[in-house]
Amino acid sequence: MIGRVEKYLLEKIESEGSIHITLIDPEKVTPPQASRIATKANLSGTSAIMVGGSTFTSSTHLDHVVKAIKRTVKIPVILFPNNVTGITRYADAIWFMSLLNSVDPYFLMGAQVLGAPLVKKHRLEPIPMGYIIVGEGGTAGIVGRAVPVPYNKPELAAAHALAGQYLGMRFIYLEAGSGAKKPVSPEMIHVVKHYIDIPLIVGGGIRSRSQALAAASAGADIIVTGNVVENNEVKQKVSEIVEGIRQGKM
Ligand code: 1GP
Repeated sequence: MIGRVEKYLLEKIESEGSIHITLIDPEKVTPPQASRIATKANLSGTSAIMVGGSTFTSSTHLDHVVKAIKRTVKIPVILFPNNVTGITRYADAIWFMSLLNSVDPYFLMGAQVLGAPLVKKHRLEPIPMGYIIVGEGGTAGIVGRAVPVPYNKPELAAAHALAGQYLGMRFIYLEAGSGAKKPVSPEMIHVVKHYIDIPLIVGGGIRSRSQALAAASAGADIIVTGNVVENNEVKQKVSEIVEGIRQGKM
């Protein structure tokens, strides 16, 4: 069953080619800061807000952050959990994700088993997604005990992505890690995109218009940026990245 948020994302991708999502790490912001970032990002053309980080945030703080965002913007708020503690009832949807290249069964299926009843109870829309850590992998790679796919092994990333699709996941996320020095390469995006028939999300280390343009023209359907909104130039940075994405699709 495809829910309202997933339908919205698919329609946006269909009409715009590629879209941008802004990631807010609840650990790095106060609720008012989160709502300011969301408002500015929304005005600059971002299509949804993701909330999540790689380390622990108190659930009360997460509740407040998501509530503050929901009060200010109409675009969907999607949880991007690193664990069961990343769930709050106040969001619209949750990436119901499995870290496909983790060696730890907890991140493949354990956390999901613990979290599923809570997702149901809170009536969050689950969007099944296969998460693949690439290159440096950052904190997400360490916390998730991933064996990162090397940058120069696109066919390996494609094999993971295809396995995710065959298992029924409806989105694939190539993650270079928040703040990565090198984003996922356009070559890898290109190869993975040609293997799979489901939308491809790319994030980690994308900071400029040209990097966004390269990712979009290589085939990324959704481009996620987090770090660039953690300073004071949210509007300018998001506009620049959204512009790059649109150009990449022309
Ligand atoms: C991290 O892919 C996201 O999970 C975004 O990365 O913070 O580097 O934009 P950045």
